[in-house]
Amino acid sequence: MKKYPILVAFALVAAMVVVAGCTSSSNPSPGPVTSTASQNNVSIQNYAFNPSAISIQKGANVTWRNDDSVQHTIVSDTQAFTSPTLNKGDAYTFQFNNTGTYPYHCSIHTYMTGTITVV
Ligand SMILES: [Cu+2]
Repeated sequence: MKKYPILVAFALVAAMVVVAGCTSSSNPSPGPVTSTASQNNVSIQNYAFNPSAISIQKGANVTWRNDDSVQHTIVSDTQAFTSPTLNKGDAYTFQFNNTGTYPYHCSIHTYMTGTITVV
């Protein structure tokens, strides 16, 4: 009789571990998802980069396409890349061969910002 509560407590702890294990494995891990694609696209719409932040693998390309009716540019904050002025329908592609974080903006509308993370 004296051991019975201990066994119940042990069973409860074991059940909780199993439930916790199931819960954590069924949820996606937090943090940015890294694209495994060699070609990634960013659309420029309504004075914004969409998606504004993407994570890609080293060696992959990113193509920005201007889907707005006004002109935009894609300029790296660290001078890693600079696009020409893009009219509606124009695109600019850059290949990222070095890992790192690349913040960028539109030089015409400096409040337009985005980030490419290369892993
Ligand atoms: Cu712009």
